[in-house]
Amino acid sequence: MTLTCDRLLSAYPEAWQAATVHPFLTQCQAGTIRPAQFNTWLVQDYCFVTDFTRFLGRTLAAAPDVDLDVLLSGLQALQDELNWFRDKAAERSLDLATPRQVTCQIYCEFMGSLVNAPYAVQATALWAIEYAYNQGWQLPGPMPPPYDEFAERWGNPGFTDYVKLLAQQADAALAIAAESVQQTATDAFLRVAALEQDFWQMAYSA
Ligand code: HMH
Repeated sequence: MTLTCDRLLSAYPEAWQAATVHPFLTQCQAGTIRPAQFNTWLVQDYCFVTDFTRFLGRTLAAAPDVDLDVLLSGLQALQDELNWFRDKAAERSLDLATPRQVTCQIYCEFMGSLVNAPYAVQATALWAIEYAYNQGWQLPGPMPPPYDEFAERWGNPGFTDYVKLLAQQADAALAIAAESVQQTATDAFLRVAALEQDFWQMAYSA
């Protein structure tokens, strides 16, 4: 049986639940998150996104022609996102040059480690990383200001459609991948799930 993104989600529901449901997000939704914790997440996520941009660039470099359009739209969205993060940090007087916490560093190193992985593995990791935020910010339901803007960024219908296209591209790559590559893609999915869980938790350990 060929591996697909859907099969990963049904095979590892607990890992995925832990990646996408966290007190950080429910406290944003309730409006009770402490600003210091939210700001810690914001600065670390900016650092993450700078490296995630490079990861997407490397994935694009390995992609077949038919996948370029979607990946280019993703890179363009990240250009906007990086500028948006800078605006949000300025509004909150946050220093984006803050050192990375260990979890952020480990996540960035993991993305770096995929540089020579087969495209099917990169595409699966890319989908998982984006889907984690798409679901994480959407599942709690509408958020009050100022968190509504953050929930909207990763939960909006356009982003949801983009993530679906990423799943289709990963599925197409997995369909022609050797069994050992499918296993590596599974490992990458589980690694992303664990790192996402750690990343939410990091907000509480400033
Ligand atoms: C930790 N995972 C993390 N940050 C993000 N911004 C995304 C995923 C989605 O881009």
